[in-house]
Amino acid sequence: MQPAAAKDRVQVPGTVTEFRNAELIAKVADAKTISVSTDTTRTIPCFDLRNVDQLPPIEKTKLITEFGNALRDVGFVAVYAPELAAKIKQALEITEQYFGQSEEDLMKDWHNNKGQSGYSPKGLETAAGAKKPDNKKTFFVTENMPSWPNYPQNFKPFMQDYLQSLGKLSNQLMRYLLTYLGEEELANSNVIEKGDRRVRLAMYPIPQPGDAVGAAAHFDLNSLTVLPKPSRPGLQLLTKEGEWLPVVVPDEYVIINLGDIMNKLTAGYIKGTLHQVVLENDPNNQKPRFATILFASLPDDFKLTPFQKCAELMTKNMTPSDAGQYLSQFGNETVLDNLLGRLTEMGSFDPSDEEFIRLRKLGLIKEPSEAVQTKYAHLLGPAPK
Ligand SMILES: O=C(O)CCC(=O)C(=O)O
Ligand SMILES: [Fe+2]
Repeated sequence: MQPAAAKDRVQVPGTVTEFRNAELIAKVADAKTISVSTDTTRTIPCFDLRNVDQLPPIEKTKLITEFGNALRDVGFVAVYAPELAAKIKQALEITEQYFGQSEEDLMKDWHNNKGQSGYSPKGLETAAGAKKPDNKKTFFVTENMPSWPNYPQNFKPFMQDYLQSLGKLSNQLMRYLLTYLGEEELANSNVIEKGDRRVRLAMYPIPQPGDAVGAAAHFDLNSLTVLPKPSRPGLQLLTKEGEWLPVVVPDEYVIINLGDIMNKLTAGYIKGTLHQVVLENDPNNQKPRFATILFASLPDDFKLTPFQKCAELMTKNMTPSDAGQYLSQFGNETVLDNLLGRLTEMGSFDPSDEEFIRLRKLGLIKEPSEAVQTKYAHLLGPAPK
């Protein structure tokens, strides 16, 4: 069956509303219409948060507020983390060695869509609304790996330590973010530690002509993402003015951005930022691009009910009935449901038919990729007459 024919048969759900701007995603997926900023002086906000907890209360609040506002307004911020620089460099070296193996050897580590830990070959992941799969190979290092690659030899001990180190930073930043969002009690509970942290190693091959997009425009699926400096540039964020802005990671800094879960938890107060990876063909650098990224999530069973202060802020100019209706679209699912819904949309998770129906009822499968539409066509409704 041709994907286009399958698409025609699918009943597209009527309510792609709320903050994930489906129109914008479609526009971006159609690509080319959005220009890339040529303003090389433009950079993302940079923070040194190493001493936040030692600051007097007023200064602490001020810094945390600036950090939170920057995440809300710009979407991506840089955080000074010189203590991680050597590890980040080594992580890139190990990542390059790992992906230097033959496809046959890499496939020994394939997770086979039974979870995320391990290797994902090219073509398995399609961003919501995108026309074709991302041009990348990835490997997820998780806290409970069922098995580890044999090569390179130091992969396991190094990556366990790397996950811990990046995880420690993400826990701290999450604490500041929750404080900013008025959730001090949650920030100081053990909920953050109980959440999930995983590192994704990625290899983006040298692009062929006309095929520069390594990762199509997307919002991250998790709550907080830490992006250490990659082996070469390519990351771009979509500004509020509607332009792609190349993200340059200053030396000794890491980049932070927020994902889908925060959209829901803040009732759209922090919308998240669309971003993509585009590889310039640089005649002086004919190597693939390598990146090592930490994704942090709140615990799987955490309910995505908007935080009180955010809900109040977002509905303060609404009538009680409008406010009720606006808020009713949030909070019916858990972190895990949300993740499974998005992974299913992207073709990275194969739920049973029963699970597919459950996730769809929760409104979590809104923008299935064409491959997913084809696979689950029998559940997506009959062809329109
Ligand atoms: O490779 C990068 O720089 C970013 C990749 C990304 O956005 C992702 O994996 O979610
Ligand atoms: Fe991303």
